[in-house]
Amino acid sequence: MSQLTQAARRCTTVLGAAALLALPTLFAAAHAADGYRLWLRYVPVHGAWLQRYRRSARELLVPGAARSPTLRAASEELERGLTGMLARPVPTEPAVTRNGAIVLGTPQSAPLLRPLHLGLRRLGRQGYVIRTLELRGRHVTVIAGNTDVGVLYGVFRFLRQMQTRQPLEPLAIASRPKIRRRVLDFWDNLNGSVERGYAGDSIWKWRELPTYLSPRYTDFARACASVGINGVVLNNVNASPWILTPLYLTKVAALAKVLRPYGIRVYLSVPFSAPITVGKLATADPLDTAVQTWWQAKVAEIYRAIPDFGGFLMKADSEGEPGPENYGRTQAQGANLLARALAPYHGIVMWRAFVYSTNPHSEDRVRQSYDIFKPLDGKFDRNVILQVKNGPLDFQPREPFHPLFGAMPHTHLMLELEITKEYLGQQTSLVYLGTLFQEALRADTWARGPGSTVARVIDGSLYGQHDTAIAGVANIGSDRNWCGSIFNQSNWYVFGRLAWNPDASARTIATQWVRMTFTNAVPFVRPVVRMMMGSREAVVDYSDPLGLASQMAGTHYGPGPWIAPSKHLPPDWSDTYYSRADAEGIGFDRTASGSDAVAQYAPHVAAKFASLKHCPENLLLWFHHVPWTYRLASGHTVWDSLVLHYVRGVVAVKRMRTTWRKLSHYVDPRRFQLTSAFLTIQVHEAEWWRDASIAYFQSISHLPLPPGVAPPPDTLKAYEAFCIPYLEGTPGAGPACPPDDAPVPR
Ligand code: BDP
Repeated sequence: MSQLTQAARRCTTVLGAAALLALPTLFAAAHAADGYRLWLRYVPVHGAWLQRYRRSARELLVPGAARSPTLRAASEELERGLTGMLARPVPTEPAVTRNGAIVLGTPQSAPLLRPLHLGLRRLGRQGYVIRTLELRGRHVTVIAGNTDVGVLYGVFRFLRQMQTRQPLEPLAIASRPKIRRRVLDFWDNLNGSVERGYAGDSIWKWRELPTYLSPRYTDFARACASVGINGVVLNNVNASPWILTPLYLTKVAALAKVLRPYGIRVYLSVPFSAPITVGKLATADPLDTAVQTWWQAKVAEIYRAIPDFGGFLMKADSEGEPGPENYGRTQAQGANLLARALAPYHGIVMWRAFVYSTNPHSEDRVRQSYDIFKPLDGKFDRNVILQVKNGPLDFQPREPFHPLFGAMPHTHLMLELEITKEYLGQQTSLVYLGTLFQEALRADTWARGPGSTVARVIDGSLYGQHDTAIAGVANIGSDRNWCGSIFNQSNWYVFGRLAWNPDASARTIATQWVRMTFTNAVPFVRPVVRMMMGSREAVVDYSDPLGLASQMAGTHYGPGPWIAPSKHLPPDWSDTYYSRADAEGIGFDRTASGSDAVAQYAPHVAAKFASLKHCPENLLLWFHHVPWTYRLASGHTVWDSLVLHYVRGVVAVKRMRTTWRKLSHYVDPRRFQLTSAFLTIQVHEAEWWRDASIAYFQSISHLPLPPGVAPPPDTLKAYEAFCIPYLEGTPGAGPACPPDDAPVPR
């Protein structure tokens, strides 16, 4: 039982019925809101909504005996939610045909559901239906699915209905996920650190496992199930071979057991060289029979411990990781090696398309993945899913969609998003990623004419793909509030919701998250949602406007547009490589006169991106090198517009801070102050980005600032010298700069 239920139970038994009226206050005090409860706070319902649904709310009953661990989790959650929201113990009874009962189950677990026409057939193994209806002459609410996990999802959906103050009757809700595998990728190392993690250490306590199972694992699983996340890759893509040793596999099995009742399967990142490092073989060549046998035996060992193991995630031939290229083999030969070992158990390989070489003479970095994988279309086994980042570079604040989407009709493709805000201000900035994810999903590849969106590629509807998946790099750590900040929680939430339904609206999801996380008070909800919806564009404005990308410092936090290639830094790990700013202009020419990366898109899209006139302004410098004085549709020159975007980004963040400050009376002090302080950090960060970027680009353009724009307060030299030595989540042990460059506090 989680900490939350235990606390709720203690409260209700100790106090008894007489003191129930006092419960709301006690609940608030017992859970001084520190963000732990995420969007599953279940605070007491008051006011008009309760008046309206008083009858149904008062009579809610939870079925007592649940046979499977999943159904038990479902009924406990319902009890927990109702007890919290109604501020009184909710009766649990096995006989659920009384008026006002909630009947929970599958046709197998609850035979009384069998005669009802619930339309379950259309809902697959994970869908659910929620209906208010007459059952044996009683007025009941049915939450049903074809499987127990469908029922669990239905319970969370029903609770959301109450949490967001939606009608409780009549209800006729039916839903099924459009994507089968909805996976969180943890970039967690076995030593407890998290690559690009900004919320403390890893939540997986490897040393304590398998003996101690923290209740946090269960609360994590509940939160995932509440948004339909059903897969977890436990360890970093830059994988340690130790994960495949018996010592760690026992620990993985223990975690799998905790997550299983919540419908979550475990997957592992594995290194391609494991047959050498773990198996003591001389090679990891995919065509070597000893290597094949080794993987088969290892996979058999894993399935003995974890019968529902999901499969492997592989980062190969990328950023120093070993891969099939080391043996002159293709990515498909590498992927199929693992796929064949996993196939007998229905396991899959998520093979990353993030493959590139940092050779200084290699082609335009953003072309590489397409050029490597496109010729391999149709060569991957059926249980391989190619995992493609949303853009062709690397999780930048804005990128065009990856050209592999729509270009591999004979290959299973999945989308990889980054929930942790590696390039968007890390833990402190308030950036709601729903709009970024939505932009990626709605991008139209034109692969089969208009409407061939990325969402339709990955949900299987465009090419009839039989297995479908989506992954998000998790932003979860050991911080009490899970994600480093309260608003970062919304990104975990929206990832799950869009994974369930990639066509859902980022705005609607934000609204529901705000209502559940904070309050349903409209004067709070409205401005906060507005703030969230504009927040991603604000960070684009102050860091990478007009299609610029990769202008950050080496820590991926703060500006570094002056960083140039050197003996120690390959060109495509520098910033000047991407901005290509010179005396004439700025931007990367990816048209036919440049790297011709545009040609990787379908003709309609390629023509649009290649045309200076038709290229969307927010991707202009991604595709074109334009003179500083080139005039945009707005009438501004590129130079003026660049500067005005930086300025606008700062203004937007200041506005966010003002908005938030006015709302203090709607939020408990801890969450309010944390967010408020982080917004102040973000204002400084935005100013830093604006000033350093203007100082750098002005040293190249030599143009005056547009009227009314103040010059940066420091010299370019000072911005270049400013360095933050240590940053959580940045791999590599040493400081990012020597102490003689000690930054001067601003
Ligand atoms: C980059 C991150 C790096 C990851 C890499 C990846 O900086 O830490 O290992 O992506 O996706 O953005 O493999």
